[in-house]
Amino acid sequence: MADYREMWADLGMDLEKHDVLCEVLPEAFGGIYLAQQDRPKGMDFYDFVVSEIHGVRPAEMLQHQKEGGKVFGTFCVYVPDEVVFAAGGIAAGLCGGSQFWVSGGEKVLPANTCPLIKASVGARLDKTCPFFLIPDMYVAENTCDGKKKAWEILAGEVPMHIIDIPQMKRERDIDAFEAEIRDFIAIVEKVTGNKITAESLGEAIKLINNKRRALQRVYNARKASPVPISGKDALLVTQINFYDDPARAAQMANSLADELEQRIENGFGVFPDNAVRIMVSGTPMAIPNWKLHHIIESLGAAVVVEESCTGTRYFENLVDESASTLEEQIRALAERYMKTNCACFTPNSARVEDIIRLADEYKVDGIIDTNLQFCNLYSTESHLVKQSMNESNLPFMHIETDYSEQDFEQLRTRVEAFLEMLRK
Ligand code: BJ8
Repeated sequence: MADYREMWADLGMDLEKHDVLCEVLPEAFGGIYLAQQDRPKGMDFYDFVVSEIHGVRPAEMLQHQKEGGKVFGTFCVYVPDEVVFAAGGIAAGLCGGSQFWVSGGEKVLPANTCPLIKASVGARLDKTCPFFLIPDMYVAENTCDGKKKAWEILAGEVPMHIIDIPQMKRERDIDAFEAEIRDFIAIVEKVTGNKITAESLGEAIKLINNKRRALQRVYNARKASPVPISGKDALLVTQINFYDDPARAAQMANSLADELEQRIENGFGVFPDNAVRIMVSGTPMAIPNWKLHHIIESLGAAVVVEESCTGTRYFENLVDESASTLEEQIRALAERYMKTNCACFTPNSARVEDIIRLADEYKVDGIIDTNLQFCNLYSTESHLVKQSMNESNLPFMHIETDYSEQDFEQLRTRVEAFLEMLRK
């Protein structure tokens, strides 16, 4: 990795603590990722991004700030990135996926808080992640109670804007979300000093849609048998898309998709064509949370799709590009974002329908529904998901886990038993 110590020191990072993270990550990445066989050439870019994870992109963001631009750190897929890019800003997803940050979060949060929240708060308070130190503003939401209260703590550190996410999907809820987008536009214009026009918003809608289209191509390739890319690699692509420059993200995902489509034509896969095909559904897996995928794939099964915010929920729906006035574009944004199916909504039956549809599209043999420990929303919803999967004769298992390695062997045993059952 190039030397970024000066940049990190200028950001006020705790360099000693950060060194510990820099030491463990390459080893973990090597064992989990680089040890895989027959990886697509297109993964080289993502490997490079991981090798420079706290260097290259943060340096670009700082350069953007030096040139007068603003950076917005976001925490949920309901935040419309289009608004930020339309005002000449950068939006970067910030959710923490490492156990390394959890203890920092536990200093101020109850221990029975979900690890994603604890890691996100810890990454900022411990000053060990440049992405959390760079933003001029955080943009978060009130999807779950843990997040809502954690943002009040982080608001003491960074200017914070909260988007009020409706929790039902009636027409008036979409209207309410439209009003939230208007408020967000006003905030972003104020912070950046730039006016958002129909032209700039139209361009930003295309920019983010193109990233979504590129991810759709990568995921479509995973429908093939044999599958041309591992679930671990596909997950990494999505994770990096959360904070990479969107035009580059689309370009890289498109060139990866070209390669995957060629592999399909040649009948080339990274797992045998009789490998068990698994869907992982549930809570998001922020970088570097690769635990479950690693367990499943090291047992010989292929993860072929993720029904999660680090999977299909992130890119499946596009914003209508035919909208030409600001009014129409804001409505189109509201309609697109309100199609996302998070367990914070009630009812959330469209998520169950999605899982059944995806199981068919990706020809999955079984579903592993995963829940970050202490996420009541997704764990409660798993009951109804399980019921529907039973009715649809889709083999299903639910697991609850965190970011630690403590339950690794136990999870492995449970997943192994599930896969054995599927192989019979
Ligand atoms: S749209 S899934 S990104 S809220 S796992 S923090 S819900 S206690 S992450 Fe999420 Fe937006 Fe929904 Fe997606 Fe709370 Fe549950 Fe933790 Fe969660």
